[in-house]
Amino acid sequence: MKILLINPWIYDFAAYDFWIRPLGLLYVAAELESDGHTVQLIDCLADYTAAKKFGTHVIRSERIEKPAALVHVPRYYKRYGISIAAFQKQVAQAGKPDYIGITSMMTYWYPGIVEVIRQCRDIYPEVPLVLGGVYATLCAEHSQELFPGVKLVTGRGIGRVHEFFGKQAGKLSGQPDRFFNHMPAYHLYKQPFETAAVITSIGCPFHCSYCAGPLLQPAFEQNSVEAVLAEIKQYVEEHHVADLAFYDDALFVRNEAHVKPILRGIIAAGWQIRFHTPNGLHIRYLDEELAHLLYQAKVRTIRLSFESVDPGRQRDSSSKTTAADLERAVTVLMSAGYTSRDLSAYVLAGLPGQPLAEVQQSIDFVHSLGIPVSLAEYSPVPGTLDFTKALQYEPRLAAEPLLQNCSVFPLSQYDFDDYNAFKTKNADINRKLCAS
Ligand code: B12
Repeated sequence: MKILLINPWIYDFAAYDFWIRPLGLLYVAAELESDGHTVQLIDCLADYTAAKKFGTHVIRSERIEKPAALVHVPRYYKRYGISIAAFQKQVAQAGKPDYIGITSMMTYWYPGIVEVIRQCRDIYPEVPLVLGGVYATLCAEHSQELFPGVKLVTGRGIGRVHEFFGKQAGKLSGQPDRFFNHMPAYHLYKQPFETAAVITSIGCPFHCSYCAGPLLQPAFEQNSVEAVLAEIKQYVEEHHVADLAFYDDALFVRNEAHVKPILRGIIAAGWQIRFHTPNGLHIRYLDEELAHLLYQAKVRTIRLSFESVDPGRQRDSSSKTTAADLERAVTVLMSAGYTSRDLSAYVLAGLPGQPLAEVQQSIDFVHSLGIPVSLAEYSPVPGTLDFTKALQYEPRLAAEPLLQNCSVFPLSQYDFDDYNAFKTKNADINRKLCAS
């Protein structure tokens, strides 16, 4: 069959290119190609207005009307990505497919899917639509109500994709339900690209009260070291990628057997490529040798998962880390050659019932170690423990995923101006630390 896969626009108050790629969709594409289907890709986010650090960009955006549920947020609401006209042109150029598959990420970005479906139905009214991804899985009821007639494939796509499209094609591939069968189909990008996202493992052994990771990938599975290195080799030699981001939930788990040999392989290959970890790293597993391997392998952006200095919060975060762990991690990273410009620690803000003073304590502790903070604003995620608590502050959360936005929910607890002043003050300290 001919299948057109689409990564929708982002609809939000802000959108940052953290080497952003629809990795899930690219894995689905590879599986479908291995079944013999002809696959094409439209990535609505692949349009930039300016270049930034390490191959990232400012994503093109247009101001659009704010949905009713968000009128209380005093910020401009935007559609991020290609223009509607460019989208229509790409869909027409792709030619009429047998199926259109659409991916989804943040729950509160669903208006992007609404627009993709509106456009596709205009151009190819009779072509069946399939929706998968994070939003489709975490908000299945909401998406089924909003998109009647659209086939929903929830959860892990690998396996299900064969089953669904196999049935449609009248043949089942019988491929193993292993995740890492094929490399993500980056070759579907028609334009050259300089960044990519990669995962070396799927799932996470921890069960933090605010994270849906275990719901989305119940099993923890690591790709083989050889396969990861072969994948990176392909990005370097075939696509000339200069910056690669790890999108793993848990890159450091089983570090002796996994991340360490991967880094040794990267160092031995001598590739001219930088690596980044936009998803927080589990610092408990960070020892001196790993710090040195990260530095030698040119892992240039290190984000550490700290979340909070408060013991109760640490317990909610599966007790995955302590203040002592962070102090030790910063010491070994600095002795490996890193500076405050390469390092930052995630601190969560806006958890249900979380006083700003507690967040400030965590930020002060991180700053006292000489590194900046990456503020992770809390997004209530359906199916998680904290979601139930969050409903007390915003009862409309389940019915309206727009309110699950990490820029919006904290406003159900904090005064807008106080919160802004708090963020500005700490951003200033971050800048001073990075300038030093
Ligand atoms: C990588 C990642 C990021 C990346 C960017 C991801 C991106 N492309 O946009 C970065 C680091 C930028 C990021 C940022 C944030 N993230 Co994040 N992130 C993830 C993470 C760890 C992995 C997503 C991923 O790539 N998975 C790997 C791919 C292979 O899986 P997949 O996409 O699910 O695809 C599979 C299936 O869904 C399916 N499938 C997918 N598409 C399709 C299409 C079809 C047609 C079919 C049939 C199947 C199918 O098949 C695929 C293969 O099995 C998830 C957690 C998780 N484990 O999912 C959190 C997660 C999505 N993020 C989350 C959060 C909270 C955030 C932040 C708000 C954190 C913060 N406070 O700063 C920010 C938000 C940024 C913003 N602007 O709003 C939440 C979701 C929040 C929400 N309400 O939706 C998650 C679920 C983690 C959690 N805490 O629960 N994140």
